[in-house]
Amino acid sequence: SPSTSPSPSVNFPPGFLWGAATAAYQVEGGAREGGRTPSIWDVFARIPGKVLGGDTGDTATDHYHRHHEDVALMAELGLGAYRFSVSWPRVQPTGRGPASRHGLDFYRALVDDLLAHGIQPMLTLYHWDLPQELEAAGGWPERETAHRFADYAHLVAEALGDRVELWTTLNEPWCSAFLGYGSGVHAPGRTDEVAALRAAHHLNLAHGLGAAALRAALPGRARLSVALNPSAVRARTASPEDVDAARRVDALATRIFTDPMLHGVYPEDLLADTAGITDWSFVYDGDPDTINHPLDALGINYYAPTVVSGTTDSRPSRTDGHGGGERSPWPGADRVAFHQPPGKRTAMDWSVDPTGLYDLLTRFAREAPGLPLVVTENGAAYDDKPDGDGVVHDPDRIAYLHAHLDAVRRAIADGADVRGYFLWSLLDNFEWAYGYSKRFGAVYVDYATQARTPKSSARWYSQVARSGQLPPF
Ligand code: GBH
Repeated sequence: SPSTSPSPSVNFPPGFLWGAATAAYQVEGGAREGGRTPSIWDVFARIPGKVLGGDTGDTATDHYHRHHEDVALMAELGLGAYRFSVSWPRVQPTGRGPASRHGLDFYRALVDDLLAHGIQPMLTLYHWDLPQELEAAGGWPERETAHRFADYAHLVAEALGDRVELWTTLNEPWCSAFLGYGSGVHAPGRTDEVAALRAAHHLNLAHGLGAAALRAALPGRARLSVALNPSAVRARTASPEDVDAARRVDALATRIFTDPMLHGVYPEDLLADTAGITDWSFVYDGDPDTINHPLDALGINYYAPTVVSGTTDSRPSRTDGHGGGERSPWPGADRVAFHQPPGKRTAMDWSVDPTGLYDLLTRFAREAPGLPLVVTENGAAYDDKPDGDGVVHDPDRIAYLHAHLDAVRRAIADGADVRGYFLWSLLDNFEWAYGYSKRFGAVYVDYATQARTPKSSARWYSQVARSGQLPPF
């Protein structure tokens, strides 16, 4: 972070993975090609009012056709790893049964290209694009969907297990459950708190069953992880009401996933807080053990901290950063108010505060000793524009990345075993409910021509990745 005297360059550990991340629906396009069927996002994006500007991922950044060029760009930037997701409806169009050869060929070509350039692929099986056919059958609130996910995991492992070592089951199941089925600001847009809690459990179960399927299908060198978005939640004051509000949000955002995944139990306080909503009878005996599959790494996605207070108002003010849904994504936390901390904000209006990342990394280092950590996403949106010479200067993003990498460095110095960092995102892309209006890329995309222009942050990050050193700020 900025200081009065320049700090010396600091080294990251040898072998630290320097990468960038994307997700299938946000970058691929090719929505109707090669036998791909609609996912819940194809359907949701067509409902008027759900996505800003009526944008869809039909074309996105056309990565489906430009992946070769994009891999060359990653190589030019000196990236050591690329985190991408597989589109489930591209490789298993009905969400059940046989694989699509065309779909798998696309990912085989992508992975082979990465390997040929010395870039390590990190494959996420599910980054929010459920085949619509499975949503029609009930989606994540139905237990059956977890079994379908395990079959899909098996099918992808069989096809790509010979060339991919780093596997991630789910990306941010909190968003799938609570934004998809609770607040309805993400696909499929349902607003039902019981459905949201059921979805959270079935995503946990999908993770456990999927991890077991991967383990069974993959050679010994495969490394399994999940990418969560744990909340760096703080009580606004030390009052008991505010501290209790923070505890509730921590249970609903983080421990609902990490307790079963890391320890094989659901948190007692979560069950108590939500007792008026559900009796959790959808959790069968043995499920927590299934979810508790041993992992090789925990992925942490971090953007901004959350500040909460207790309130007696049952319809509290809230900042959700997702286009302002009517319903809360926090079932059982009606009397929690969300606050914007003072200080710098990004174009998402999220505050810039790297201490949240430090806190999460050191927390999980303590909570799960021996489990390596990876920052699977971190980055910021800013209002980037090319100048008269076509150059995109994004000093705010460089400052954000520098401050957050410094937090990673401090966490490592304090004992956290952090193995890698993935910048979100390689490219500007489809930012979910915000469509193309928010730019998270290190590389600028001109959507009219699909031309890619590395921003100054990409050049800066390239230096960091090549040297393994964070320069003075
Ligand atoms: C990630 O989501 C996604 O993995 C990625 O696809 C996406 O493009 C990227 O980040 C940027 O958005 O205010 O109460 O709703 C991050 C989603 C945003 C979820 C902030 C939690 C705060 C909780 N996160 N949100 S609330």
